[in-house]
Order: sequence, then structure tokens, then C-alpha cells
Amino acid sequence: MAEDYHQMWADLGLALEKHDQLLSILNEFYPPLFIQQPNRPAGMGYFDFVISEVHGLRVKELLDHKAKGGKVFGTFCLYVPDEIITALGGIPVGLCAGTDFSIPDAEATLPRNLCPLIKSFYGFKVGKVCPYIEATDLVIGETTCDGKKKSYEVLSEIHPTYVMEIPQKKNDDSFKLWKAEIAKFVQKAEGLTGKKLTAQNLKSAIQAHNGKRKALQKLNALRWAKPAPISGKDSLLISQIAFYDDPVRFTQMTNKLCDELQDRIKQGIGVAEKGSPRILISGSPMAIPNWKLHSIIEGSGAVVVGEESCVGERNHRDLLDENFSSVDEALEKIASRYLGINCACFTPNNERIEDIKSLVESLHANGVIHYSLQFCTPYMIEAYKAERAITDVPFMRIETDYSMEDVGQLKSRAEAFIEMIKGMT
Ligand code: BJ8
Repeated sequence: MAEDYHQMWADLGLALEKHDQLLSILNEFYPPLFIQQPNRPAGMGYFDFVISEVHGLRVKELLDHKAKGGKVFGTFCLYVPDEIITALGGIPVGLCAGTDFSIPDAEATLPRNLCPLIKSFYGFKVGKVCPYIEATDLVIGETTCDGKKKSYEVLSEIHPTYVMEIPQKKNDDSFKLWKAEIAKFVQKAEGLTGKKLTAQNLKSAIQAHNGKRKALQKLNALRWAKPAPISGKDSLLISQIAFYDDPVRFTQMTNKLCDELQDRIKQGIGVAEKGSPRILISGSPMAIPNWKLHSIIEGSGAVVVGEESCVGERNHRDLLDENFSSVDEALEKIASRYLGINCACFTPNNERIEDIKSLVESLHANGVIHYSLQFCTPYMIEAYKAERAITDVPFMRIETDYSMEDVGQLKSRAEAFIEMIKGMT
């Protein structure tokens, strides 16, 4: 990091020694996983810089924003409408939830048999190792899976938390409930920020978030090329950074990288050997710094070309309609756009299975790996439907957590899967 941020972290109340350990683990893992990848696009330099400053520069930006009277909102789910927060002058930040480092602290309170993503985020708070959650004025939770909604009750005892009620079905009644829930959230956010939502401030916020989505769409469209011009690991990293970087800067830098990737495609430059199997990953989200499965797959001779995931396609696929003339009309469009996210917490959720099928085709994928975090029941059960529907290419289910204990076993399974695909192509 360019600066020494220890005073800032101390002011946020972090457990400094433990936090230093966390950063040193990250500093040890990151270069071999990312920087030393062969034939890497030069535009990844910006994203390496963001990671080198992961708990530094961006946190400082959030605190500078707060010093001027602005508010920071923490989120854990795609269903929280970021545009409303931005329109009210707040900053939305997707919070850390992707490492087993924070899990032992969580297990002192939460059950062991719980999704690692939930234990990780709770552990970041109780273990005092996440400057982002400490910088937030409010965490916005949601009633998606049982583990999350019950954990928000526990979190609310130690951090300001507000929970949005997410419907479980997609029909007219659910839409009404969801729209009313968004209106309640607007009231809450207006109260916190002291600002009023207008068609004008919403429009510019939507444009900013759509700009980010368009850049991510462009990036992911370029992965459809043969050979893939960027690794799955780097694409995943960019999708993860999208949740907390400044949206305008992120959009500029991602678009710049896309220009470079376009040149690489013209010149036939790829990141994997010609004929490497192309894998689509589908399932539970991979919160930063969860790079486990991508590393295993790409270390086994394949390339990940897409993620049917909330840290991936589900986040950027649908833009928000910018044509409205009143706040009410805008909220209707916001409700509609967000209810189109095909999360396994909904029932039924057949649209997600259709999404996987269409991605297999458009990405020219040679195989699908269905990824469920351990104890993530919605995705674990939906894997069955996905497996039955994907008949054109090989399909493999994986359930894992954030630990390194099963890496050897997962690697053997990934290698066998990739060899099987090679034998078919
Ligand atoms: S919209 S996928 S981000 S809820 S926490 S469901 S991994 S058991 S994160 Fe999610 Fe919103 Fe849906 Fe997307 Fe499973 Fe873990 Fe629950 Fe999870």
C-alpha cells in the first residue's frame, strides 16, 4: 500500500494485529494466483492496484465521503437497489464475505453447519477485521435464504441493520409486496441521508450503475471469443471489485481493458492453450477473496468463460430502464428489474435453468460445473434440476467451503472432468 493506514484502521476500531495477519495472507496468495499468470492483459494492472489497496485507498474514500456528511450502506445481496442509495448521495458497498479467516470468530455465535459466506461476513464484524463494515452507517440485509435472514437478527445486535423483505415467488402479488418494500427502503434511506429522491437524482444514479453493467456486459461478451482473451480468474476478480470500487472509475478502467481485449481477439491472442476446455460455472456467489474453484479449474488445463452467479452474469445482465418521468414510475421499473434476478431463493426458479442453458450456448462452453457453497440449500437442491436440463455438455456438481482441506480432492475431480471433455472434443 502506498500509505500506512494503521491509524485509520485503529480509528475504525479494527483488531490491528489480526487485521495485519489477514492482509499478509492476501499479499502472499495474490501474486502467484493473479500477477504471475502468463500472457495477462496489461489492463489488469488497475485491478491489481485496487487489490493492493484493498483495505486502504477505497476505505479512505468512504471515510472522506462521511466526513462531508455522506452515508455509506453495506450490502450482501443483489436485490438491494444500489441506484436508490446513489441517488440519495450515499455509497453502496458490497461487503467482504469470502474467506475462512473470519469464520472461527463467527462460530463462537453462529452454528458450524451454516453457509461459509454468512459465517465469513459475521466473523468479519465480530473479529473486527473489516474496515468496510466499520465504515458503514447501515447494513441492508434481505429475507433471502434462512441462514442470512436469521443471521441479520444476530448482526443487528452489534451493528445498525435494516432488512428488506424479498418475496419468494414471482407473481403479481409478490411484485406489489416488493414495490412496497422498495418504497419503505426509500423512506429509510431518505431518513438516514436527509435527502429526497427525485426523478432527476434517480436518473443520474441509474445511468452510473447502468454504465457499470454495460462495461461488465462488454467484458463478459469478449470472453465468448475463441481463444478466451482473459482468464476466468481475472474476470471473476473484476466482478468482485465491481461491488466496492467507485462506479465511474471502475467503468472507465473496465472499458479500457475491453479495448485491449478487443485488440487481443483481433490478433488471436488468448490466455489458455488452443483447444482448452471452456467451462461455465453456475451457482452460489463467490464473494471476494474466494478464488478457490477458478484457480483449481484453470490450474487443471481449462479456462472459465462465464459465471452464472450473482458475482457474474446475474449482476450485470439486465439494465435498468432510464425512461421515466416520476419517482413512482422509476420505482416500478426498479422493482421490475430486480425481481428479474433469478436467485435460487425463489420458488419456482425455472428461469435460472433456462439462463444456464442459454449461457452454455452463447459462451461455447464445453462443460458446466455447478458450484454450491456448503449448507447453501437453495443452490444445492437446484443443482439437481440444472443437471437434468443440461444434456448437451458434461455437467459436474461441486459442494465446497472456503477451507483448503478439500483442494486435492477437488483438483482430482476437476482434472478427470476436464480430461473427459478433452476426449469428447
Ligand atoms: S440474489 S444468490 S446474493 S441471496 S448466503 S443463498 S450462498 S446459503 S448469497 Fe445470494 Fe442475493 Fe440470492 Fe444472489 Fe446460499 Fe449462502 Fe444463502 Fe447465499
